[in-house]
Amino acid sequence: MKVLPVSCNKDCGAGCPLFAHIDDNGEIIRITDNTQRPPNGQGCVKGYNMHTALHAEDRIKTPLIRTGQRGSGQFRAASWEEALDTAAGMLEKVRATWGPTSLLWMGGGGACRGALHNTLFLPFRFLGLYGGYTLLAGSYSSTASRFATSHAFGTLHVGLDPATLLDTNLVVLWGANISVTRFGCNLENYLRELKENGVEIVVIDPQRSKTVKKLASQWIPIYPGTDSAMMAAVLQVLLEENLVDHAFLERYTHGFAEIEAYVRGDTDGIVKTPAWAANICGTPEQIIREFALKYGTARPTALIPGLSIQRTLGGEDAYRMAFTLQAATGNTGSSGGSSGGSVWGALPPPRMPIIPFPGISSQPSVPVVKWADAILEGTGGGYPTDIKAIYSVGQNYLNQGSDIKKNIQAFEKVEYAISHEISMTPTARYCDVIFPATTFLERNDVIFGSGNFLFYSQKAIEPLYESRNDYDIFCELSRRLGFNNEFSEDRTADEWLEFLLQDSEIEDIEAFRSSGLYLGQDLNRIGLAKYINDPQSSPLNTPSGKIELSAAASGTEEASSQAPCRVTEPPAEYPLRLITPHSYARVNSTGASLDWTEKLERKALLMHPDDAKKRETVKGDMVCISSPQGRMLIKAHVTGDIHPGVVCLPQGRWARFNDDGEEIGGSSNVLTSTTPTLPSQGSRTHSVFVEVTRA
Ligand SMILES: Nc1nc2c(c(=O)[nH]1)N[C@H]1C(S)=C(S)[C@@H](COP(=O)(O)OP(=O)(O)OC[C@H]3O[C@@H](n4cnc5c(=O)[nH]c(N)nc54)[C@H](O)[C@@H]3O)O[C@H]1N2
Ligand SMILES: Nc1nc2c(c(=O)[nH]1)N[C@H]1C(S)=C(S)[C@@H](COP(=O)(O)OP(=O)(O)OC[C@H]3O[C@@H](n4cnc5c(=O)[nH]c(N)nc54)[C@H](O)[C@@H]3O)O[C@H]1N2
Ligand SMILES: [Mo]
Repeated sequence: MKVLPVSCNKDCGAGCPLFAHIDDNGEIIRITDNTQRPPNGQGCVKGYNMHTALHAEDRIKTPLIRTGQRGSGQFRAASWEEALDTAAGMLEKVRATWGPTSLLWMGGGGACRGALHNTLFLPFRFLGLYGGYTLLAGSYSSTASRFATSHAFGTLHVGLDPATLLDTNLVVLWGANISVTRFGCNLENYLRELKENGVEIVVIDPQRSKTVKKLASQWIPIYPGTDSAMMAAVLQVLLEENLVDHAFLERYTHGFAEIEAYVRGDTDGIVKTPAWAANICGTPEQIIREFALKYGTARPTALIPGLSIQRTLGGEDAYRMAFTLQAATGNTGSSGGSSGGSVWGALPPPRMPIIPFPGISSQPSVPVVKWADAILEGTGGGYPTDIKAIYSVGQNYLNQGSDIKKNIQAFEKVEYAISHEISMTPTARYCDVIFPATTFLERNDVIFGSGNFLFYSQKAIEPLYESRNDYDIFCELSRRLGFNNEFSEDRTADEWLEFLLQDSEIEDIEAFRSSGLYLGQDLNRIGLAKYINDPQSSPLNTPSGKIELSAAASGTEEASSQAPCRVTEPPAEYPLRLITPHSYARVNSTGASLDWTEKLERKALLMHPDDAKKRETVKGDMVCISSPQGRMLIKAHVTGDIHPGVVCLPQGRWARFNDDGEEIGGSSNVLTSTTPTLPSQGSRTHSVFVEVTRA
């Protein structure tokens, strides 16, 4: 029996310090928390079960070459030699015939926390040396919030170390479901500690989430995509009640007068009162007013938004309004306060270099949410390139990107599609050559957590079946394409890791390897504190040197005349608002094929009794959800845990279709569209309008 430190290299919101328990046959029998971990740090059900993916039935065990039609799932096993030669031949042909930028890079969060084994950095390095590619710019996660944050603050480092929350008087989780969609390995436990200390935690969310049930003192339901309207009404109450800290605004911000004029109705004659917001948000006026008074007097107050509120049509402005509220109450940059921006990974980790890659800004790019449109429309549709091939590493975008039917057409259109995968995802099924990749349990790496710490993840088990590291697959391909020296620099993967570690701030590397944990100096950091403490000598990197709140400065002025409250009403034919939050058991779609993940989550559409009654539907009935993009058949779960007018279906199940073209796997993106947020062109999967009928 052996115990080795490991850490999930996944886009799961955390990155946790874990132990793999290995029996005498070399099998991992259990994963538990590492006994050495940051204060309040803890793993979750996903990490504790990660080893079940190793021997999963659908694990890709050998290289595969497609034999049937794309999507048919028909492949034959091939030798490594044959698969590598075939893929190298495709890459050669693409480069020679259409030029390297006709290749679309599609690399995702599959393994995004590793310094070396990383499904973003490795393809960037490989394809940069190949001669170029078309880049998918931004992310499904946070395009709009990053846009708004960098405009307002001139930096993305606006987060906080959760230990500083111990100073807070009130936590507002605005569309943040911390007990499910994790933002770091320790945030939930700090919130639990606050609850035990009697600190109020308010959750603003269309669903009575697990976080509401476990941690909240109050749940305020809201229609999705209407947060900026409620924020405006909260500000209106603060102004009316003299609870705005004008001295703070004067000293630290620029552009508040414009938002104030909007809220007071100077611009359009409409005062943005709680009564005004009540209609838009579906939240009673009195609840908004009482919340505003509580919020305005609790200081220090930590307003922590989820990323959900920016995955909506006016997502950029929802974030801008959150910054505005925190500044107007003098909570920005203080211990127990927050910036109103995302707290997830928004402070730098300890110094640890990553495997280098050529700059990506020189590549032609397409906003990630528009990848299928770019393939289907090409230069004729105004996109920078005509895509002929896809290189897919560590994502499942056919399923995870909006509008699955469009995504399928896009995959059907390209000449070649190459994939490195662990399991036979819907995306892998549409590829021509699939290389079997290792999981993080089968290799050594340094893992970035979401905080001032690093984890060492030891190889707990030898690579199973014929799987190889992405790094080694790229080495073999670069050899065939003539740039192996540049790609590998004559180092094995482990030699790279050693090389990178030598340049890190870690002094005792041996101790790090064996304990699995390195803690940075300061675990009580507050983003923007330096600026708040001394604005004169530490101005922000914005035009005024201050926090920029105006629409023009935030780049959203052109997006809509309603800024900063860009909300849309559902059309008559699609009167229900669909939310598709992240799952407790899966990392996005990773794990969708494992039995235990399905058991932990009800495969059903959450619907309020009023909405069900109107549709003569009772719990357990099959319903058909329709949107302009597609139709899905699924069971209804009728419950008061969801706001009337809203329906909820977690994202990430794998798509399957019946003969009538209806989705039957519960994969929400058959209903979503690739219409982006503006101006940053982010994903807007929480602004989706649908109708539900009994099937
Ligand atoms: N367990 C788990 N954790 C994860 C992930 C995962 O897949 N699984 N994924 C990680 C990744 S990649 C990301 S980007 C983040 C995602 O983080 P988020 O985007 O914050 O996560 P969501 O689950 O989409 O939404 C969080 C909560 O917001 C609510 N919500 C939805 N729309 C709205 C809205 O318009 N307004 C308000 N007020 N609330 C709304 C949802 O009901 C949900 O309870 O999570 C990370 N953490
Ligand atoms: N409707 C709706 N859709 C959404 C969202 C939503 O809230 N609603 N959220 C969006 C968000 S925030 C995100 S981040 C995206 C995420 O979408 P994706 O980036 O597609 O993430 P996953 O679905 O987890 O797919 C990751 C894949 O990487 C593979 N993988 C894991 N480790 C490795 C490795 O080391 N090497 C290789 N080669 N492969 C590996 C896994 O097997 C898995 O198939 O989904 C987006 N889609
Ligand atoms: Mo994400």
